[in-house]
Amino acid sequence: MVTLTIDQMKVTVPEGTTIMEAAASIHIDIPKLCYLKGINEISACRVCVVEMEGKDKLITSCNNVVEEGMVIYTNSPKVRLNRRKTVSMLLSQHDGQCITCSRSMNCSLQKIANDFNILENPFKKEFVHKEWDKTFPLIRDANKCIKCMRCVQICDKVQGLNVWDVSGTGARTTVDVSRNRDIRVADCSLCGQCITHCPVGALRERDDTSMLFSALEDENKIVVAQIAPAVRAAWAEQLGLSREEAPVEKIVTAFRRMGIDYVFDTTFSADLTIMEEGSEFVKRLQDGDLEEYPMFTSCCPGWVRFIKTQFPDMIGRLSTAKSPQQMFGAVMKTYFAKKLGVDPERIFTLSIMPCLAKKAEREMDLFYEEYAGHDIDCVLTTRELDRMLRAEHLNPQFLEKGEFDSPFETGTGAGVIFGATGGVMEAALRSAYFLVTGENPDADAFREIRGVKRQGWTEAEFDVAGNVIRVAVVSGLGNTRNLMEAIRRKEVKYEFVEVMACPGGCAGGGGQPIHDGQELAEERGSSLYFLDRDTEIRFSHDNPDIQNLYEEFFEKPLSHRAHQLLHTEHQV
Ligand code: HC1
Ligand code: SF4
Repeated sequence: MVTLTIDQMKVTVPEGTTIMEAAASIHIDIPKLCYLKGINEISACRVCVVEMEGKDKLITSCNNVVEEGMVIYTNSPKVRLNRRKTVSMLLSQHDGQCITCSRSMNCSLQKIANDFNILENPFKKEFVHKEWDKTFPLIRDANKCIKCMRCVQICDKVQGLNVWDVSGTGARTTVDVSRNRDIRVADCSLCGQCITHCPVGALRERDDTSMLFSALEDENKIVVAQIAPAVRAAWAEQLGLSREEAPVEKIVTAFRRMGIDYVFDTTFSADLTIMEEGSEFVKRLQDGDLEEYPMFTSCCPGWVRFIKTQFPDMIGRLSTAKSPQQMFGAVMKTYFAKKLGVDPERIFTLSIMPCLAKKAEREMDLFYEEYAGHDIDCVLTTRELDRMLRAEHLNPQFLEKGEFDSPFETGTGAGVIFGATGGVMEAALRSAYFLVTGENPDADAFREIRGVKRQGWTEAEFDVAGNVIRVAVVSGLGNTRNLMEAIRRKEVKYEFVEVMACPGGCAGGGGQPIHDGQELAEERGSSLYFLDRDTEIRFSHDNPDIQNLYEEFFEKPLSHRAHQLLHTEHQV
């Protein structure tokens, strides 16, 4: 252990602790902008400087470790002056358009400048407008970038895609797409992790709320919304409500007040996905198709984008089942349109997702009888949902719980856990077991694969009626690359693999609320498992609405019509 003095207080911490961590242990919160534990500890911003007795120069607290007898001042006159200067310099590189910024009130630079009482910016410079393709779901605004390097590091070290890099020199130094590429050809998976780790508003999603408002204005349109599993665990984080105070049914009421005609829960189409994907898995297993390589889940579009660019020869190993988002749209524009007796063209499908890649996934085509178009018309992230609720002055605190619409008001616990890493696999195994044995297993029989694994992947073996099924669950694309390479080298062998692009699965999705540098995927995932435990029906195949849908429309999993509407052949 090492004992030192920080701001006249003695503190004892383990060897190797940084000064910043030692200060935090006695509730001294040293300001910082670029620091991300384990990912970005390069002291690029120099906001975290402190004074050390006996040393002339200030030192950065994020990457200097404690020494016995050290005496540190975190807010001496020298520190105060230096920090203010640093922040003022950073402000000079930033356009300061807080009024129109998506991160206003959630921006670390804005907060620090305000905390330091910086009321004027003497270094203001003229900004040159840098073009960016605003039709792409991910948008970079170079005039807000403070060169903290977080996006570069998260994309390189965690997601293994190297999309960003430093470009230019001197005063023109900025961060841009690496190797001078256009973002559309840079293999970006649209995981959105660079957005959720950006301390300012230099990265954001494309705002699609106007598409919804146009549909709401159009009297001919019937607006049908779905809310993804992981949204319920996070939507109210920045609206000042605890998870207990924010059941998903409050969003239902908000949507009704906005004029949305029907509101459904994506958990029902997650159940439908399990019926199709679980049946496909059992069929592939029985056909001997999984002897060399496993079947991969395909519901995460960030992962599907990744496999297409990084491991194109493995595309055939993806499940052909569409994601719950897409299956929802396909059901709405066919079965539901028929039930309402309306032309499918009149149905406008809206998704609320914790994800940016869903905005690109929605471009998937649907052709069915007279209809040619998309399954899904508009995808909004959890953050866009929050902004929309604020714009509509719908205060979630005072919203009553509403009820999801018929005929899909039932979702199961299996559908809810889709939003957490391991959840899709667990839900699939619950139903695969039933398909093979004709009996339900204990709903928690596959709990071994739960939980966030930051490094590597989780593996398990289950015995299903004498068949040993080896499974793996991975989240984060850097981890995924390692797993794919191990599979290729035949170092590991699985029959079924779940992949989620974002660390922790959709709960940690790139469209979720941002809490500077804090990872909440695990906490949000646990609350989804808590909801699962409390749900009356915990098996997708026991969902009466799904049973009814097969009876009335699809006949059975993998039927001709199911293939037409609920499956897709993935292509590069
Ligand atoms: Fe997900 Fe999915 S779980 S991909 O993480 O399969 O986005 O929540 O909606 O489609 O159900 C996201 C979440 C989501 C789909 C489902
Ligand atoms: Fe990299 Fe993901 Fe950001 Fe794309 S969205 S640049 S893959 S971190």
